[in-house]
Amino acid sequence: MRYQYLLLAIVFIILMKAARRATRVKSATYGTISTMSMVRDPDGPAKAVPPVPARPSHTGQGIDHDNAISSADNRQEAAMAPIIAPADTFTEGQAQVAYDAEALVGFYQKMVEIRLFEDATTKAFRQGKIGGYLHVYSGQEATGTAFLGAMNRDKGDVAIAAYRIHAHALLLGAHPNNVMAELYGKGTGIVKGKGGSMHLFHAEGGMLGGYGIVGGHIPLGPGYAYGNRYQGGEAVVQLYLGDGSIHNGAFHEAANLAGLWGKSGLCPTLFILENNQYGMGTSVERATAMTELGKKFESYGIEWERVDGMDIQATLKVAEQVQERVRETGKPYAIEAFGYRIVPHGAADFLEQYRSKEEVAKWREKDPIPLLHGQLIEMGIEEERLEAIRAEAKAMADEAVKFAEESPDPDLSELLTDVYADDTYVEPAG
Ligand SMILES: Cc1ncc(C[n+]2csc(CCOP(=O)(O)OP(=O)(O)O)c2C)c(N)n1
Ligand SMILES: [Mg+2]
Repeated sequence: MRYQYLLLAIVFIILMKAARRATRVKSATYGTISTMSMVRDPDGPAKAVPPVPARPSHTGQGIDHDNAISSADNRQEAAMAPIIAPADTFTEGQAQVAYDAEALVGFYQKMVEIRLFEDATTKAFRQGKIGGYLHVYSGQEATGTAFLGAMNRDKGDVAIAAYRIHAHALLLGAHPNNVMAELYGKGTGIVKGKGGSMHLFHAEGGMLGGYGIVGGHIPLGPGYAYGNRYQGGEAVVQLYLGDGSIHNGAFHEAANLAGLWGKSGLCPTLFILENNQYGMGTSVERATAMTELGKKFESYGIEWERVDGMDIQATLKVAEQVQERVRETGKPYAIEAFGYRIVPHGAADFLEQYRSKEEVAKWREKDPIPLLHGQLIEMGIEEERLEAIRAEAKAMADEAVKFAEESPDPDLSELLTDVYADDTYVEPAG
C-alpha cells in the first residue's frame, strides 16, 4: 500500500515538472499576460503584443547599445548623406527652374492649405464625425507639393499613391469641399462617400487613387506607364510609396518589370519613395537589414537619388528635372524623399510608443512650413501677407467642414452603383 502512495507521488512530481516546463516555453515565445504591453494599433483593435527587447526607451535606458535601433541622430546623419548623383547619361532637356520669392509664396500657400485642411480632418475624426481611418501628411507636404506640381496634365501625367493622400487630391485640383465630404462619407464626396480617406480618386486631375493595402498599388504604376507608352502616349506616372511598402513582394515584382521594360524606353515611371522612417510603429531599422532604401531600386536597374523631403526648395530643384528625364528616356527613375511625419501614424494613434518625444520634437524643428516661412521672411516677404494666406486657408478648411456637415448621406440607390466599370469592355482583337 505504502508502495502505491510512493508511486503516485513520483508520477505527480513528474507531471508538475512537465507542466512547469511547458509554461516556460510558452512565456518565452509569447510573453505572459502580466508582462505583455497593450499597444494600440491605430489601424485595428488594441492588440496584446510581447515586449520587444532593446526597444528605444524615451529615457534612453534599457537600450542594448551594440544592437540598438539607430537613434534619431543617426537617421538625421543618413538624411544628410551625400545624394547619389543621377547618371550622366541624361544631358538633354533638363528643366533648370529657379524659383523666385513670388513662386515660393505660391508653394507656401499650397502647403498651408493642406496642413490646415488636415488639421480640421483630425479634429473632426476625434469628434467622431469622420469614421474609418484617417492618415494625414503633416511634415511631408514639401514632397507632394513639389513633385505633383511638376506633372504635365496636357501630356497625360498621372499620380498613384497609397492612403496618405488628401494632399495629393487637393494638389491635383479636387475641391476641398468634396474631399472633406468624402471623409465624412457623404453623397457629395469626391467618390460619392464610398471611398473614405484612403480611397480618394480624381481622374480629371490625374489622381488615380488612393489604396489601403500597403504595397498593393505599386504594380499599377509601371502597368499604367507601360500601357500608355506602348500605345504611343507620352505620360509619366508618379508612383508614391512608403518605406513600409518597399519590402512587399508587389514592389519587387513591379520594380523588376519597370526596370526591364525601361530598357526599351517603355516604362516612364517616377517612383517617389517617401521615407518617413516608420511604417506605423516600425522603424526602417526594424523592418530591414539593408536600410539604404534607395539602393533597393538598383537591383532592378533603376537609377535613383535622395532628396531632403522636408525642404521644398530642395524638392523643387529635382522635381521638374526628373519628371522630364523620365518622359524623355521612357525609363523608370526613383526618388527617395527622406523626411518625417511629425504627427502620429493615424488620427487614432495617440500613444506613439515606438518613438520618443525628443525625436519628434527634433524633427518638428524641420517642419517644411515654418522652414519655408523663415526663408520667405529672409527674402523680404512681409509677415502680414503670409498671415493673410494662413487666414484664407483656415477659412477654406472651415468652409469644407461646413459643406461636409450639411451634405446629405449617399442615396440608398447608390448602394449597387459603381461596383463594376461600365462601358469599358474591349473586344479582343482577332
Ligand atoms: C498588406 C497590408 N499590410 C499591413 C497593413 C497595415 N498597415 C497600414 S499602414 C502600414 C504602414 C505602411 O508604412 P509606409 O508604407 O511607410 O507608409 P506611411 O504610413 O509611413 O506613409 C501598415 C503596415 C496594410 N494596410 N496592408
Ligand atoms: Mg513610412
